[in-house]
Amino acid sequence: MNTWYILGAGSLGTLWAARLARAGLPVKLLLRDSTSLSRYRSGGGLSLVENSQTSLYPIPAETAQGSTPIGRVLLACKAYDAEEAAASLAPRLSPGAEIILLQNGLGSQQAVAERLPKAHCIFASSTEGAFRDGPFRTVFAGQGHTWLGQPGQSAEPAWLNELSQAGIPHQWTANILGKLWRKLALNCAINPLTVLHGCQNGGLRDFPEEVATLCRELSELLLRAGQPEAASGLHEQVQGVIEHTAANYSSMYQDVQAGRRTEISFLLGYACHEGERLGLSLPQLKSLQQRLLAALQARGLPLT
Ligand code: NAD
Ligand code: KPL
Repeated sequence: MNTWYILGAGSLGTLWAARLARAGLPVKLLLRDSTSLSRYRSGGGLSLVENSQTSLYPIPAETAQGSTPIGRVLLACKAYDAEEAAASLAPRLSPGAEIILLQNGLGSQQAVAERLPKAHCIFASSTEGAFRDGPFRTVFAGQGHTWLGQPGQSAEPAWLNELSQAGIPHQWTANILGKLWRKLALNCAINPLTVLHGCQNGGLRDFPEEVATLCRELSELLLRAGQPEAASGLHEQVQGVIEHTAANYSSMYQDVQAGRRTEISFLLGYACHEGERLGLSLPQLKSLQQRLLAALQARGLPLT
């Protein structure tokens, strides 16, 4: 049985690690450096808080610089760290290793796949929600679902049953790019506006024209990018998400408030770049990108 190596002991990485480990599956964390490793070891493991109950999981850990071959790894870092993290693992990957890429947005998956042409890169798109409230301590904040797939491959791999064993809600799809594009479009229609207007998702009810125009441009982009499924009913879904998550702050809003780097290059940046590549005029999206970049710059946050 392949060990599940987890690179990125952050919110989603630890959420996966804890559930796999308690199902009796072999799991190992890959930490950034020896300082992080000794801090982890001194805490005795990672903690997961579910329904206000905290459990400690003493999952073994090492740094990425170890020497044991890796046959399967969950890459659970942010999109802007993915390519470098994948490259650091390259010397340890067995031929045909499986790399599950949990990054939001698009662009980082393709960069990793180009870096590691001999590996099987499986893309994932998740609606589960988790956040860290202490070192190696994660709160499972929102039930969700994870879509997995390799573009164009409909046959699902045998190891998916390990996710069922671990109680991780998931489904294999041949159209993983469509799922990723749809989530990207939702995030582009909602998240930047919540930053610019300084509001919860529900605050966007006050800007219906702006949301509608963005959804029109995003749908045009999705159609031209060959993603009709992702384009269909986008505006209605965006309106639905604004209603159902009215009291929530978007992930980008939270990142900006906390002074953290955003994944802008893999969301709005990717959308604008693809629009240009396809020769589309997307004035509202472009203007949104410029306004968001200016807002990040004003706060001294990275622009990529
Ligand atoms: P996070 O910041 O909580 O965790 C990322 C971890 O990766 C950090 O601990 C970081 O130190 C580590 N890391 C980065 N580079 C590394 C390296 N080279 N070696 C070892 N460790 C490294 O991020 P997250 O919230 O878990 O998000 C991961 C991805 O999942 C993002 O693309 C995010 O958009 C997406 N996502 C997150 C959620 C959520 O609720 N947290 C939901 C859906 C999608
Ligand atoms: O995924 C989201 C986020 O905040 O990142 C939603 C709730 C869909 C808003 O775009």
